Amino acid sequence: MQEGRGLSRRRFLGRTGSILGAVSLGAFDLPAAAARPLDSGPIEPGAQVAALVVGTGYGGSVTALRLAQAGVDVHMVEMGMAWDTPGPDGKVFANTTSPDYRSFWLRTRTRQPLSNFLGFPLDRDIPRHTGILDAEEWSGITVYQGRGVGGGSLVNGGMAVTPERSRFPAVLPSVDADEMYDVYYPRANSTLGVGMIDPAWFDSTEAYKYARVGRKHAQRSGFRFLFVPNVYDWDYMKQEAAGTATRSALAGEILYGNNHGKKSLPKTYLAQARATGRVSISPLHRVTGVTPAAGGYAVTIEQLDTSGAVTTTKTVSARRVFFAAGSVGTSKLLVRLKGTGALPGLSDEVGAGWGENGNVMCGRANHLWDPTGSLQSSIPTAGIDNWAAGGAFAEVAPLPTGIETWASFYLSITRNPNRGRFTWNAATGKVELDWQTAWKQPSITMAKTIFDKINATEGTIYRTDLFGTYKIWGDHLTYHPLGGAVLNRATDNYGRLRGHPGLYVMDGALIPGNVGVNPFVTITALAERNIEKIIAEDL
Ligand code: FAE
Repeated sequence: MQEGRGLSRRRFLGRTGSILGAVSLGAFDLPAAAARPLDSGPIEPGAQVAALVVGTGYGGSVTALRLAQAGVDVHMVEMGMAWDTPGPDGKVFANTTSPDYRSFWLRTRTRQPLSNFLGFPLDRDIPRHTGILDAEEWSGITVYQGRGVGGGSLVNGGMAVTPERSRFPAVLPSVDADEMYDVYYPRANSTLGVGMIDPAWFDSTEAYKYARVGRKHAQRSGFRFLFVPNVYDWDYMKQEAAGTATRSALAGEILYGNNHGKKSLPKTYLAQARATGRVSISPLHRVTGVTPAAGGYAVTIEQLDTSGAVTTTKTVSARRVFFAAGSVGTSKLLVRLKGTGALPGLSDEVGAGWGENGNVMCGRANHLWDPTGSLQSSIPTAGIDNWAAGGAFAEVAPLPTGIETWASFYLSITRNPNRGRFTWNAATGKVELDWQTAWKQPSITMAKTIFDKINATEGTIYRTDLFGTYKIWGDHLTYHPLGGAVLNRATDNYGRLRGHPGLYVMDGALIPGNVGVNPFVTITALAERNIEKIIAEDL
């Protein structure tokens, strides 16, 4: 019956010729007969599962695939939506320039990373809905995260960066770097479908004029300019440019999802996981409790409707629980479960070592003879490296407004040493994070080692209209939350939570606050390393 439902939906999509239909016929989809449909039905109250995975982002998807391949039945619980059904406009995902009910997680007004443009505020009212991008407000910082089956892979820029080998020991000193670079980074990159832009096409296409301007300015100031790999399908993007395929990256789609071209997790790890027939997923289900019970753990799960209201609360039992709710999601859960006594044995390290990967944004105003192009691919593909000398790696980011702006825009990753900590406040019954906006000052200082020099060389200035009025630095946010259940501190050296056998952390919470580059390849590779050990020793 489940199979029948999957097939009839597939046929329906084929007939409508919808974008989802196109996706389901793509290179990454798997035969319908083998795949367990995402809509195979939510988890039943009282269910008993061998392995329950909390969250469907990078850590969760690696965990589910490898456990299933080892013969373990897996249930994945995801608080966001499945994102497999087109909206009234025939598209699954909303465009960056026209946010709607699909765009934000339970907000009535957008909270766009760039709040202003040319003196005008950009945010607007939207209907409250379980949308795809969560702008989660903490003291001193807004943390952007993807919500839905695929986690951050649904909303991110797809920049797939393996850190330089020589820098790795400073990030994860207890991990054997040779193993990571010989086995797990290659495995992660190949399963994610990472590829590099064709340099000749980069040099000729209108869509990357902004990045070529970024390269010219970087090189004229003596900085190293690098191409950065990505999971976007570069052949598809060339077809977009040639007018033979529906535009996605070249239509500015990114922050609220890409309707085509991006190899997000549902097309890679999760498609393979579903094809094993051993993985099922409950979207719009949020894990709120985990406590020891006979034979493993009792897990409390709230089922949500698309207004965010809880429609049912279920308790299931799981032999093993894998926390992969993202750095913030996993930290919040663990800190609360320790604070309320549900998991009393957890280490005091739970909640500690949280960082924002030193993220800071800025824009520069170019001269009129240096246009950056009205057509800009939303997929970033290049960066400026000043890590060794100045502690900053700056991604040359798009500003896909559809008009010429003469602006260069950058997201810098910096070596910010500051770390926050999540704590449980018993009086308010809430988890708190002790971050302060002023803790971004080191990031600004490091980013200035690049952009003060470029401005001096080019005779240009910073833009002051992107993050408010007369505000140069986007220091209020992060796209890259990391830490909160750090490897070899809150867990052992493979993600096993100390104090409670059978509980594991598998996501960005393991990485201590900063990885020096965009993080998802490292999160994926570390999960590959850890799950291999866990399967070999614990199962
Ligand atoms: P993540 O992918 O966040 O997955 C966690 C999942 O758990 C989510 O789907 C949650 O909805 C779900 N969840 C949370 N709490 C619960 C709960 N209680 N119950 C059930 N489900 C729950 O975690 N990184 C790069 O490397 N390159 C980029 O170009 C890049 N661009 C980015 C752009 C944006 C706008 C954003 C927001 C992020 C970007 N990132 C980028 C960061 C990257 O997406 C992020 O590091 C990873 O997604 C984190 O992976 P995790 O597996 O830790």
